[in-house]
Amino acid sequence: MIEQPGSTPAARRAVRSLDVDRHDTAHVANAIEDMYRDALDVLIIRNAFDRNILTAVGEQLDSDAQDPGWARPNEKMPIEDLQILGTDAPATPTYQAPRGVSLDAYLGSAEKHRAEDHNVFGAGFDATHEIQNVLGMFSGGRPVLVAQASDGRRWVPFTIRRIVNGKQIGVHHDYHYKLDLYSELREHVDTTTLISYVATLRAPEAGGELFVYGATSDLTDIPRLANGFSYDLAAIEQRYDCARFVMGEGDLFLLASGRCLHRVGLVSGPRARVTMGGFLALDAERANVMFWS
Ligand SMILES: O=C(O)CCC(=O)C(=O)O
Repeated sequence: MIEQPGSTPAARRAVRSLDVDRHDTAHVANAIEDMYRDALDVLIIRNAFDRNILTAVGEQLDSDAQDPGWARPNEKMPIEDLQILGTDAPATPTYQAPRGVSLDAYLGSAEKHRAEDHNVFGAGFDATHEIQNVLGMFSGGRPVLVAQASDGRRWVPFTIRRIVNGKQIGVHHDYHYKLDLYSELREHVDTTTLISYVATLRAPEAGGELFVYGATSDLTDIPRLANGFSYDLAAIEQRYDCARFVMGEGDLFLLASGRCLHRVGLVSGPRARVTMGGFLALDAERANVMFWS
């Protein structure tokens, strides 16, 4: 990074990452806590899931022959128009609901989509179970549980996302605990940070990389455009450290997304970027890992 006059010490913060294979993870067995301790920002796990299974499903989901029921909550903003399976009321701000939906709307949508439970994988691959097993490799021995509301309804364990040619996810962070939707969950989890987990089912020909910045969500002076709302990507790239991660089918990343600004590069070419993922957090006692999407 070239140091700019007037840049603050925070601006020199480096993105800390590790890139491991599924068969060499003993030294990152407590990576989730390491992210909470602010000692690690990104963990890439190569071959975390069965590549053949994920590739086959990714290919099938990238066929326009049949619409499995994609929700498009960002349709209003064409460049950010990603497609989602698993809920039509995501647990994040969207262009459809900039402050997020209500908890009731979210849980109602989760129930409605449960029946589908991403049957896209078929009987031989229980995606929720597989995710639990893989996340458990980085949980420091803590059980990994799907988040549940006080009325017993379950949060969505994961969603599937498709980003086609000419679309991207713009720069943002995922410190979402302030949304009304999280009024209950934030009482039960350690809100120090929030971690994204994302596995690749289909890699695009070009683009779709994960970019992570040394800019953190607690900073008050992150450059914004004249509208005072959107981040100024060019200025952010000039001021902060940036790391780029290219993912293949079967790979997984964990990202301290509640802390680090990040984005997904513009997808280019006929192959879409298809992923499955969500968020996770330590519970308030740091005894369990909770996950949802
Ligand atoms: O890689 C993805 O599909 C989404 C990553 C992301 O922006 C997030 O988890 O917040």
